[in-house]
Formats: sequence, C-alpha cells, structure tokens
Amino acid sequence: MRRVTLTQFLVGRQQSNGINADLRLLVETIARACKAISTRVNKGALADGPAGPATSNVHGELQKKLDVLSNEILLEANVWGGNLAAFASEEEEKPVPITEPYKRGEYLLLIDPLDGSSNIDVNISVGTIFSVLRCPKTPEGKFCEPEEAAFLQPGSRQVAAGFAVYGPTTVFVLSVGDGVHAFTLDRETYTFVLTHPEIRVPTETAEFAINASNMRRWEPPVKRYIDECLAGSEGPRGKDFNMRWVASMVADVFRVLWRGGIFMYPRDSKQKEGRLRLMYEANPMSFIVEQAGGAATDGRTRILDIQPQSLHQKVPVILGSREEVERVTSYHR
Ligand code: AFP
Repeated sequence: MRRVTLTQFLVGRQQSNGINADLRLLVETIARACKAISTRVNKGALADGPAGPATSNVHGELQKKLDVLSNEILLEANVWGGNLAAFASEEEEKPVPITEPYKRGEYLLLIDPLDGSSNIDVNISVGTIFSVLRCPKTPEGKFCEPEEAAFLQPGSRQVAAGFAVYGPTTVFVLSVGDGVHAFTLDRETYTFVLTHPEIRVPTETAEFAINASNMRRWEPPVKRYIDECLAGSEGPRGKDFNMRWVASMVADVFRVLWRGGIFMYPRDSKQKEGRLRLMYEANPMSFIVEQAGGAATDGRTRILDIQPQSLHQKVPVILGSREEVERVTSYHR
C-alpha cells in the first residue's frame, strides 16, 4: 500500500476544500510539537537534569516538569503561524492571546499538553489532546477579543480535534470533521504515516473502562450498568465483559476507537462534576468518538451540546460504542 504521510493527507483535504491553509498549518504544527514531546517523553528519567523546582498548575496539581515542558513546546510551536487568535491550556489559568510581533488568525487552540501525567514515572502511555474552535466575530465582522468568553462554545463548534498517544508507538489521531484517521510515527523518517484510515468504533462491545475504586460513590444508573456487566453471561446482558483502566484518557480512548468499548468517568458523591475537563478533554474526545460513529454523553446530555460556563470546568464522561452509551444514558433517564 502506498504510504500516505500526514502532510500528504492534509494537502489532499485542502485541495478538496475540506480545510483551509491556516487549519492545515495548525494541524501540522501541532503534530510536529507532538513529535518533540514524544522524543522527550521517550527519554524518561534519562533526560531529567538536576531535579528542578517542582511547580503546581492552576488546579494546584503538582506539575511534573514534562507537563510544563509540553505546554511550552506547544505554545512556542503555535505562536508564530498567524493562524491562531489565542491558546488555552490545562496548564494556563487564562487564555494566552497571540500578541505583537506575531499576527493573529481565526482559530482558537485548546490543549491538554500532557494527559495522564501521573503515569509518567511508571512508564505507562501518556498523550496530548487538542481541540480547535473558530474565534467568534462581532456583528461588524471583526474578531472578538480572544478572552475566556470567546472559548466558551459548545463542542459541536469544533472544526478539528485529536490526540497523540506516546505509547509503544506514537500515534496521532485526527478528525477535521470528515471521519477519524490515525497516523503512526515512523521513527526512521520521523514522519507520521497513515496507518488507521477511516476508523469506526464497533457499535457493540464486551469491554468497559472505569476506575472501579470509586464504586461506593457512583450514582445508581452507573452502578446498575457495571453490576450488569459484572454479572456477565448469567446476568441480564447474557455475555461476559472484560475491564480495562489505563488511567490515561488518550490510551483508553484509542483502545475504544480501535476495538470498541465504553469509557466512563461519571460524576460521583465526591467528584460531583466528574474529573475530566470539558473544553480540552471531553469535547475533543467526544468529537473524535462521534466522528467515528460512537456516542458521548454526560449521562443525560450529548457532551458536544453542552454550553460551557468556564474554561476549566469538569464534566462527567460516558463515551464509546454507541449501543452501550445509549444503554447507560437510558438508565440515567
Ligand atoms: P492525570 O493527568 O492527573 O494523570 O489525570 C489523567 C486523567 O485526567 C485522565 O487521563 C484519566 O482517564 C483520569 O484522569 C484517571 O483518573 P484516576 O486517576 O482517578 O483513575
């Protein structure tokens, strides 16, 4: 099969008017930054110089140096292209507007620079998640000031989204609104090569992903769904289920995309809005899963329909094989 690189794929989408040059440059720049992050992640403890002062992010979470470095790599890569109005990140309290001497463009980029970072020290896959929106315009047609309010758009307004998984291979998963495609990093040529075109989430599954240690805190519909899975072939589902939980959303979601499954981080009596962030975790992953034929709700509402209230708000997440998500959502109703 002829190898198609990410650049060739994007040029093809541009020529068929699926995307414009600015969006193509944005995706290529993000992918290039992910290559740099992948190289740094793969060095692991070999790369750490003298232990620098640990810092904490806006949520008070201890930032491992790689979180901070990944955020810097993505910001520096995207500041000069003239295609972004501003940049929002899990690691930045406020959006970072593009300022002089750089030119602003029409897009807003939101990222989780290093998702799953608590897994770094134990050599488990981590990744980068990104979401692209358009900067809103005033009635006169001028771009709005790219402050927090400009970002608070429902996930259905995303023009592109995706994620990288830094695992046994580095995979770059992308949708520009016409399906989901994954590219594997060829470390000999250092290029992303199309390896998983037109990914479709299997509608049925026998595999669920949830952090079962929270079981005592779940709401009844979630408890009912998981109990039925655990009852297996003797229970109402009439088949046995398997469980996986990597605790890196990028790894769990890639598995769901490729072999089916349901991924759940529901609200519970302790984490009342769940744990995952709407704008740069749930929305991009929900966009990808829906583009691959799956479904994503917060238990009651389609995630992409949620009107955000703040940049770092959390949301319960139930996503994956459409039949399973619809079952869990029906239990909530
Ligand atoms: P970290 O980035 O703090 O490791 O959190 C990862 C994450 O946001 C998401 O990637 C996982 O699905 C989820 O949290 C794991 O949460 P638990 O540690 O509660 O299982």
